[in-house]
Amino acid sequence: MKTLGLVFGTLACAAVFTAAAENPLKLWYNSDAGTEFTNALPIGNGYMGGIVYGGVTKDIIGLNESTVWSGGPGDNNKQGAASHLKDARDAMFRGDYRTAESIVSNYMIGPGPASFQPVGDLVITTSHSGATNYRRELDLKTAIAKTTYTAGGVNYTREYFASYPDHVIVVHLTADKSGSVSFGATMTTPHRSSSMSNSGNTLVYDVTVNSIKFQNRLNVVADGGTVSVANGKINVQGANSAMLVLTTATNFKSYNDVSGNPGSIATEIMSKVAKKSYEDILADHLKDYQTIFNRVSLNLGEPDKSAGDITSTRVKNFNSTNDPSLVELHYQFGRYLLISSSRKGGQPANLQGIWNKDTNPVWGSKYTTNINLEMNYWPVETANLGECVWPLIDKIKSMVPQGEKTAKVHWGVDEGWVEHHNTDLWNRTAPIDGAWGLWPTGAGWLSTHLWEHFLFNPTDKAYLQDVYSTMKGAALFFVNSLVEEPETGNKYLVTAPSDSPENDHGGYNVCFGPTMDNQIIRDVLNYTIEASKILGVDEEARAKMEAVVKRLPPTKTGKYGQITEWLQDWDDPNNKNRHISHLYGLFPSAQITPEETPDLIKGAGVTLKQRGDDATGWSLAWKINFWARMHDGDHAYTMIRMLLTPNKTYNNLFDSHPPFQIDGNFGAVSGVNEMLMQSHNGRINLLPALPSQWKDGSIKGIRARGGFEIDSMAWKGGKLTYVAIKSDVGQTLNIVNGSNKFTTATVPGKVYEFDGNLKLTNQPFEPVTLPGKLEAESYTAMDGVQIEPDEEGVPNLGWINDGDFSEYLVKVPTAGAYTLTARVASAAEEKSTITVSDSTGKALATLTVDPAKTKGWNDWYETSTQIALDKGEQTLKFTYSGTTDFLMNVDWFNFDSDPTTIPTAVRVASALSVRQVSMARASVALMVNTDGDFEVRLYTANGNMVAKRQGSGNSLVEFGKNGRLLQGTYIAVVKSGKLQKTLKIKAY
Ligand code: FUC
Repeated sequence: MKTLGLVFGTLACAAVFTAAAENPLKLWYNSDAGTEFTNALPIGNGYMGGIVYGGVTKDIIGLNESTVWSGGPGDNNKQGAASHLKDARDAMFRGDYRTAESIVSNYMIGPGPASFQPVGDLVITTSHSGATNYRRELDLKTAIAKTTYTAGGVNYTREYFASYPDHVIVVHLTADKSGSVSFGATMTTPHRSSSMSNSGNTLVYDVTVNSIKFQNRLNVVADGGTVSVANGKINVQGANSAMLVLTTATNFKSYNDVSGNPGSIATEIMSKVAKKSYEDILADHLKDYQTIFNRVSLNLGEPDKSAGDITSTRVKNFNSTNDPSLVELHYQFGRYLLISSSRKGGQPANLQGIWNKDTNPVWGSKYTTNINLEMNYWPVETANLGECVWPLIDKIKSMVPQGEKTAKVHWGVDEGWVEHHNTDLWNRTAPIDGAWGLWPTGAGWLSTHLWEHFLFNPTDKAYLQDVYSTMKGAALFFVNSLVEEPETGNKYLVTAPSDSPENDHGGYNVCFGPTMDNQIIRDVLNYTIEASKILGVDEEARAKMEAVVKRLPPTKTGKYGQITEWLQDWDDPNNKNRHISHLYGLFPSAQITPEETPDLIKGAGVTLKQRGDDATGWSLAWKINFWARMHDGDHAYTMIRMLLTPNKTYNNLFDSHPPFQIDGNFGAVSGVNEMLMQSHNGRINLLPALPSQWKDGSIKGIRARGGFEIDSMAWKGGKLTYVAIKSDVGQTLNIVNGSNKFTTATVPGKVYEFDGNLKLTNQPFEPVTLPGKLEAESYTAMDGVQIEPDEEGVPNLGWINDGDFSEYLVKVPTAGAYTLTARVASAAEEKSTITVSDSTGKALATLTVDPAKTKGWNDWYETSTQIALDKGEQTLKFTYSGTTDFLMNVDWFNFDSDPTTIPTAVRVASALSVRQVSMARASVALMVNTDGDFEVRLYTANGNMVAKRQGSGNSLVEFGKNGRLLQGTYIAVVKSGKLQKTLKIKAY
């Protein structure tokens, strides 16, 4: 059954968001970044990263490309490792951890992986000394960084952005006096093997780093003035404006293939973009970026005056004033960073996203998988950044062959794949660094992200089919490598050897069956079991997985009431390690929840208190999520406070471990979402951890598992006041807020609106007051019928078979007899009928469609009958009956109390014309020219009405001004009296 939903919720609550709309999402400063990377402003398109320092006489844009890494194809397996497994296990099982640790360190650890490398710098020089009025900013609404200043009486502007559609970084230089744009531009690289040449106005820079060869092409287009390119430098003199366009391409094709030709790829990118004007490049960039970014808005309230306005000052003042909008800026900056560093075709965001200046970066600026890479992607689904997840999904899938080799060499396992606590561009999967690197659960944790994406898109079986074998490979590794432990008497199946990420017990890392492993493996197996059932495959493997899952050690509490980190109760209550791995079950997993496992929640509380609040940037971000899952909003907010301080958040809002590491930025976005909405274990919990500081606020556009979008939600005085939830794919909606609950089946595309007590407040349609007219296609529920346009493009109901029905909500102010008329057409040769019944099923009237009066599907006539209606709001059901295959088409139903009454309110139109006008502030804007009253209805391409508006005379009608409409094609039907226009339009 399909029901037409009226999405007025989106429009009605628009007022809630005006504060956020006026609050500019800008990072800004009144001085340049100097030489400090963490003062500079990041831009990126998923392939390329840039970091803008904004100097007046020497501006540097630090450059990265996601596949410029050291090293080259190959693995880092330690041959013979598996032959030491038995000795290491035996030693541990008899309690000799010293021997076990030495076996692991000596024989089972491979060499370290490669590191992410800088490309070099784009350097722009001018002679503008003594500049005044300096300002540097990054506008998150446009993803454009900007430097402005005054020199010699001229106001100069440089705008920088990275375009995903064009695969380039653009710098646009302008001035408010013609002929004043003069500058030089060049590129540098820290790598030894490089050569610069030029081709026309393009600088070509070829560089080699180990196996990676890359080429930068920097082109200049100037308006007026003179351009010369020589000796590795572009010179522009006296132009009105100029645009620098830069791309970087590499020879990287995949983890084991570097046969690409950077020169031809870069040339192709540049020749495509050369056909476009600056305005076109900018417009395509904005369209691409804003489609993703604009989905979510957050409003937590206005800052105090004392909060300051320069971004770095706000960070300094955050702990001593009230500046909730800095949380909002930090949150949206996190979303911005993921859009800039993770797009289909590029590599996943690494430890520094896609921004690294060092040839020897901290921790290789690579992928640490015992927390950091996963944390980078915690917000990707909830923060409605669906496009950004693909680099991670593609990476996980591509790791399987390397992981299978490592499973064999290190674990003697023939079926399944493993990855330990680090990987790189080359998908190296062996344990590295030391005994703490022998942690076999990286692939397992990563594979849960494959399942998570499905939970947010639960009808996408093609996707599940595509990732299933990767999930299964991760699961089978455990089926084939777990061993029976001799410790508890329960013969649990455990990882051995392993470690609880980067923590030790009595000085040793090695252990068997640490709690985190058991929790991750439980998820990996259960998710794969579930996936195999959904896809109807692999009964045999499923049975094996089901047998193993039953034998995993349960999470338990120890002598202090804490969750035990190891299988043994070894926890030291004074251990402050930043990793709280054994609470994986609390977050990101949902094995520990206040609802299902109150005792374990108590244990998690003890553990969190023992570990304490203070930690590195990413650990604080994890703790926001933990406390949110504990339903303790105030403690979660304390973690936000501790994160938003100068020693944990740099001037450019990059997260500080220290040093810079981006995971804390992403973890915090997820944390804020978890404070405002959680969606695990089959329910959507609204405001589960609202801190007392955020009394009034609203959020729009975050996503929940089950394929739901929090279309908008508002609260006041700490209490939910309004929520509208859009169902993307029609799953059951189960929402909770405090002690209020509501469950309903849903229809795809429909928005469900609730008041603060979770009472459903919207009807699919506003009731039509009778006497009045029902458009047949404006039903509230139906079965079998379809909306289709007639010859003039007017939507009506067709494809009607015996037993189909459509329902309408009406309001009857005066009980009594009405004349019911239907406008129908039919090509059927047999008579058919329409029976009108009330909600109890009682038949009230029957209309007859007479084949003698209509001879075709567009040959309309009106058929009437009398109907008696009770007073009040009610649903009328129109059931279609007949004997032929298709019975009739229906345009409208009209209820008249007195056929002589002429509606007086309507100014009858003698002319009507409509056209679409482009309007930046609305998704769709129509200019209606008429001398009468009119109504505009906006339908999606599949016939769902999304909005309607009434007006009169010549008027501008806008849709999607506050809640943007989804991009795509819509049909607008404008009616004025008997005149009607139908327009196919695009929403932006
Ligand atoms: C793990 C963490 C460190 C750091 C590094 C990149 O080793 O323990 O704190 O985040 O990854």
